[in-house]
Amino acid sequence: MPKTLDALIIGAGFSGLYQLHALRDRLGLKVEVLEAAEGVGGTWYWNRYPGARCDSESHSYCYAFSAELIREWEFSERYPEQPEIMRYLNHVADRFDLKRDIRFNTRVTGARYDAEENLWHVTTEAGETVSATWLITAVGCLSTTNTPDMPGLASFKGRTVHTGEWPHEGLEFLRGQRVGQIGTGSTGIQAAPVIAEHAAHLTVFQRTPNYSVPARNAPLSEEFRRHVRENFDEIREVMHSNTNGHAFRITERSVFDVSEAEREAIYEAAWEKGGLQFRANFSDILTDLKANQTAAEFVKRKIREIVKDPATAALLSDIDHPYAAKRPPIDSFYFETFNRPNVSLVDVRSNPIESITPDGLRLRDGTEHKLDIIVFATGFDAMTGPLLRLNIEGRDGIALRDAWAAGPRSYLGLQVAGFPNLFTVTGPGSPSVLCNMPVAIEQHVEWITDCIAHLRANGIARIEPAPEAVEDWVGQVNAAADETLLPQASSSWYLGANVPGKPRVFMPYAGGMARYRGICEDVAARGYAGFALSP
Ligand code: NA7
Repeated sequence: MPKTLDALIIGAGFSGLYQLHALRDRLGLKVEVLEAAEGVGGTWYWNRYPGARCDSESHSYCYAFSAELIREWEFSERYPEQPEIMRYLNHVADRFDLKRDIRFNTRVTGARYDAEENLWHVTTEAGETVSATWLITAVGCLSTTNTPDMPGLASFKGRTVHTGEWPHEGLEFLRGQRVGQIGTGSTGIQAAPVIAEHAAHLTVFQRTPNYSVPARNAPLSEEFRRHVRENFDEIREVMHSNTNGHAFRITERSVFDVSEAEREAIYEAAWEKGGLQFRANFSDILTDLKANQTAAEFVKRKIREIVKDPATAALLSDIDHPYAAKRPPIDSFYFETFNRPNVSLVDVRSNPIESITPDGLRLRDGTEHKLDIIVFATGFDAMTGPLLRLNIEGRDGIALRDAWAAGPRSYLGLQVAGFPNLFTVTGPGSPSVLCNMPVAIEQHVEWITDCIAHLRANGIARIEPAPEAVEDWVGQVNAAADETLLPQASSSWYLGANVPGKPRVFMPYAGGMARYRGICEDVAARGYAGFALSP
């Protein structure tokens, strides 16, 4: 007899942990989490690559729902490193006694909605079935790795590793090796400086050059920690009321409200301060191309100042998308790394990788690079990948993969028409990836929890978005993107452009977290407007 639960959650990262706590401990539901890994952490469990660190500042990269949790946990650095985030999430899981309801080493391979029983039947790799009324995916947005299908890959005699599936053995295997790194997104930019410290030689294969601003990571002073402890309510208020969920506000002034000299001084100070705040000094950086160019030119100039070899500097700064139109990385000595004698940069935009060979890789012009290890920092099948690989089947046997063949369509990023009682935390159409993630996650989890409480209290067995509401939301997601420069980065994962064959649809809601929160609250206040509710 398959097990039947009130709610089943897939994934035990930031989202799944809080969703379990909220449904089990606040609503008293019978809930279980299925998790493929052998521990909690989700994306952070897998992403153990060299230099893996969060780009959100640690005092904002945490749950804000529990005053006790805030009081008892302190991160040690401005940006938390992967092992410290893992310690934090394990602390949360232990503190709220979550692990007893998480089944580890359990990969979901299918989920099917049965209309007659009004149940989701979820199957696992081991062939087990678990059934539940409410199915909540908490599978993250950047958890399905994308390894390009390069000819000859299987023939490589050395070792290949994707940053998002980094082995648990650490970094020692890089020692003294000739390492090739493919990819210069946020991950590659974090990884290269640390790989270079271990490898005999690091060759970075760059297709699209990228802007990056120094993170200026450092240990947190006792004074700053006290400030956070004593002022967390105000910090949370900032995080909840701005567009990006970070603990800083975007200054309400145009790039052109100040003189050129003032602007230069502002950029210079922001560069020295470091971090994602770099784009927060003006309100029009992401909406006005001319304004954006001032920031872009500033960063390009910095790259050329830092990198000593003029040809390498030219390649690194030959960036043609607007600043921050691709997810803007922050780094710890990325550009400086190219001044090391054991690091070289190879442009694979003009001269693409043609094949992997037994001894390394070959470019189109015939140049061979001999390598012992290839690191794929090639990103993820973002947002839709983690959901599609669950093989979800909704009402009338419709597969999510077919429903989204032309790109994802959701209502609020939280539900999909034809898939009753399925909630997608941080799904496509939500603002999560453009936001400090835990802020978006808390909002989604709390909204879903309140929704399920409302349904139960009112004897409603089924919730599903109306097709018109989905149509309208897709329109709002497109309109919000079009108000920004974000769609102009043609190779961005926001557009699915990094995965060959993936539909080019701008996936996240770019209207800002605060606006989104208001919309979700309004929908709930109007009795879940746009959703079909049935008893
Ligand atoms: P990204 O940002 O998608 O970056 C992937 C990088 O890999 C990017 O530079 C790609 O170049 C490059 N890439 C992908 N496929 C290839 C092939 N076939 N040949 C050469 N280069 C390739 O992933 P990240 O892991 O860095 O970051 C993902 C998010 O994680 C990040 O934005 C944060 O939100 C956290 P391209 O730009 O496609 O030309």
